[in-house]
Amino acid sequence: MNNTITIALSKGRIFKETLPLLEAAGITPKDDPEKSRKLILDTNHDDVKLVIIRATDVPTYVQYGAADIGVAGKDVLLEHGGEGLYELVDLNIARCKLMTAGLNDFKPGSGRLRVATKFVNVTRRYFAEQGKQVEVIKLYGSMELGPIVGLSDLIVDVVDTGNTLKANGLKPMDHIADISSRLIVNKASLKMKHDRIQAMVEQMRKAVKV
Ligand code: PRT
Ligand code: MG
Repeated sequence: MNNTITIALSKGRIFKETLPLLEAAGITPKDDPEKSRKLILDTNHDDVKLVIIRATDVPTYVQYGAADIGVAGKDVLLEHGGEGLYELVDLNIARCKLMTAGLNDFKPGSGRLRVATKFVNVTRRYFAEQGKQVEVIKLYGSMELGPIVGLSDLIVDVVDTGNTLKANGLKPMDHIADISSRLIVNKASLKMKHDRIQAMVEQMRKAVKV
């Protein structure tokens, strides 16, 4: 563990919506990840770096201390399990809902349902709590296709406007969880770099829009 504070972020909505919060903590990236091919971005502080990675990889980097801090969706955190990290602040950004969805004319049959999702752990847990035996099929994206091509009866995915479901002839069904992005911190980093991380966390917390 060195003296640098490394912050893990994903491109797209999380990066965009985290920027103002980083600014509130006095941190300005020197590059735009949408334009640069760099995976590590320098900031206005020599000892603060950003690593730009896939959204689902953020908790893993923070868990193993490859990043000290990260911003990850609660969906991704529920799926990861949260081992080795603290979830310190609800940043109230990238809000959406984790839901089940099926074809507009979906009717539950008598057999065991097939559910396509990238959230296999969350999905198994959810249906187990409902007392329903389902077969979970792991996909890495475009879950909406599952029911259309007969791969699955249902999907579990995050829904914002619902437009993607609608455009594909699907309807939102059960609400599993409200989702927003969280500031996460590696447990050892919080001890070792306590004052600097704590200051950063508090400045970001104060800048959260409720
Ligand atoms: O894109 P990639 O495969 O790398 O990963 P990702 O899709 O997990 O990353 P990203 O950057 O798209 O999303 C990061 C986080 O943003 C997610 O983990 C969620 O917590 C949050 N978020 C908020 C969303 C959405 N809103 C959202 N609408 N993540 C994904 N979507 C997708 C959804 O999967 C579906 O395909 O947008 C589509 C639905 O949007 P509506 O508005 O049509 O309902
Ligand atoms: Mg995406």
